[in-house]
Amino acid sequence: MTFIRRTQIMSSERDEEEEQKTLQQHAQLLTELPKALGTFETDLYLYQGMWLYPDAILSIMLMQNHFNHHPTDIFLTSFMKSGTTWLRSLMFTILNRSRFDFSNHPLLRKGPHDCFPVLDLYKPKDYNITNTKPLPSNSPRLFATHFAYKMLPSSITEPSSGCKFVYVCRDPKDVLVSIWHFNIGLRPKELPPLSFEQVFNMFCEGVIEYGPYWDQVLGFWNAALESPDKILFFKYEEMKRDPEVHVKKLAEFMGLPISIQEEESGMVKKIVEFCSFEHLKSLEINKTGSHKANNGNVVPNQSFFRKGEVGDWKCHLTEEMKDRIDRITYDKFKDSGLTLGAAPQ
Ligand code: PAP
Repeated sequence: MTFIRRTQIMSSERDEEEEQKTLQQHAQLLTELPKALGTFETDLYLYQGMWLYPDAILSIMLMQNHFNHHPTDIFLTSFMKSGTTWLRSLMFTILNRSRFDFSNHPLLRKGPHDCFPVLDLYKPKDYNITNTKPLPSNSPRLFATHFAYKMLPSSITEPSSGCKFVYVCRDPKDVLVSIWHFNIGLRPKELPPLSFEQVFNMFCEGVIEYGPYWDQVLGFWNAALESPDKILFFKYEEMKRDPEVHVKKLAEFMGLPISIQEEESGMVKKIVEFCSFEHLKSLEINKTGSHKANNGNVVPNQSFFRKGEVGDWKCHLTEEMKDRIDRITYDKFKDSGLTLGAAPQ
């Protein structure tokens, strides 16, 4: 056996020992953390200021302890139901635009959630995350996560890491409505049903998966103000208004700017149309296919494409509900310079 091979085996044994330690700490932690009801499962726990399921807590602990970053890694970050599917498609398409023709594109055969990994159900052996071999700088790894900025390992958030973050946020009223349809649609039948009012209260109180919403958004907003070169902050509503401008900004930020020739050949328009809600929703793979999460849960791709509109909350929220969310948003964001949704009356 060569020296290198022996060293690899020893370090993989050490990794496994370390992982075992994290597993034990996780089991102990669950006996101590504050607990509440979730929309998918019964037990949500408050960990480092965020309400998470046990699987997600284990993932962030493993990530904090074992993630090996590459300086070219790009992380798509968001609160749930804020536009991840759209951004996933755009980032993947921008990155691979010279490799694939639109008529024979991987996104015609796999759903956006299968085109790059989510870290929230991360296990070190998945995605070759412990791989430390240098990677080509024009071929960054893409990852997605809903974890709070402050939870992510400092090795990736510190300025010298080279890693970048794309964050997308959305009017919390539309986020809530989207959560209601998605989470309740997938809620296991053996659990008691939840009403819209219950989910509304959970959201407002912040006791919901990845909540409180406002803390997660502010964490990225403040970090983006501090490090605009490292964090690109998008709003779903502004993307809807002018997708082409956002595609150009995104490509530039990813280190793969749109060239003049590409601009002239209509590349930006092609990317926008290919990743549009209407196009992606119409694809067979997104009508009949499904995404298998790392925890074994199977999610139909079509559940990621509902209406894709701005302001659908008007069909679901009473005037009083709207005012309550707008008031919380105003109070939480008033000193930050961030505006989302309308100012309260
Ligand atoms: P996730 O957190 O489960 O990944 P995410 O993709 O962030 O979900 O959000 C889903 C929302 O984005 C849905 O909104 P709705 O419920 O209000 O309709 C979904 O329809 C919308 N969406 C998905 N793909 C696109 C797209 N290409 N363009 C615009 N909106 C989209």
